[in-house]
Amino acid sequence: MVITEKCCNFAAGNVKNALSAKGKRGKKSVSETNCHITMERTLVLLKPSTVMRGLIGEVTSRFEKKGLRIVGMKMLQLNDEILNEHYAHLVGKPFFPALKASMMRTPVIAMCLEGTDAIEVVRFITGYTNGRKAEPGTIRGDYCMSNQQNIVHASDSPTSAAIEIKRFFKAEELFDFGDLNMDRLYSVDLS
Ligand code: IDP
Ligand code: MG
Repeated sequence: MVITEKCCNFAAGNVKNALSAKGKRGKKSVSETNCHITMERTLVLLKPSTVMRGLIGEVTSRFEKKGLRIVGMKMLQLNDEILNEHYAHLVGKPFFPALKASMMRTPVIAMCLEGTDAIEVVRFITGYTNGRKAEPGTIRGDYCMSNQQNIVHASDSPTSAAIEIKRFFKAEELFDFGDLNMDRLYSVDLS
């Protein structure tokens, strides 16, 4: 299979041209299968529990090894304002003040990850919210024992991903860098 610039449609997260092969190696890619590889972007936060426990590298590596591409990454200190917005669906829950305090305890790492079905894939490998109930093999299942200190945040839908990526990254902080390794990661799912 050959991934061509024409083959690449980009979904939520507003990815534009990450797979564009335009003249990169002086040859035009040709699709034998008229394939469509749809790429998505999603937002991940490595929470203070991850930072404090020295798990930044280990958790990041899970995403990288899976084949997700990091197209934006930074460390930042969260505050009341951004957390009220980010966790607006939880305002009023008894644990909300404690959740906010835990999210401000140290800086977090924000990451924008890209891949086919990235939103669903990242949620799947992140695992169930409560670490005690998360499946072994998932990040939360392997690294945590609670609801609150559950290692990562991951966008839960295309709508959330689009909003959350904008919340944490300016356009110029996100990068497109071609079709590197794409044909070793993806194939066309013909049905
Ligand atoms: P999610 O992170 O799996 O999408 P949400 O329901 O969106 O789960 O909750 C956001 C975050 O709020 C969770 O990741 C977790 O840290 C925290 N949280 C959710 N439920 C509880 C709870 O019952 N007690 C304490 N913290 C909770
Ligand atoms: Mg959520």
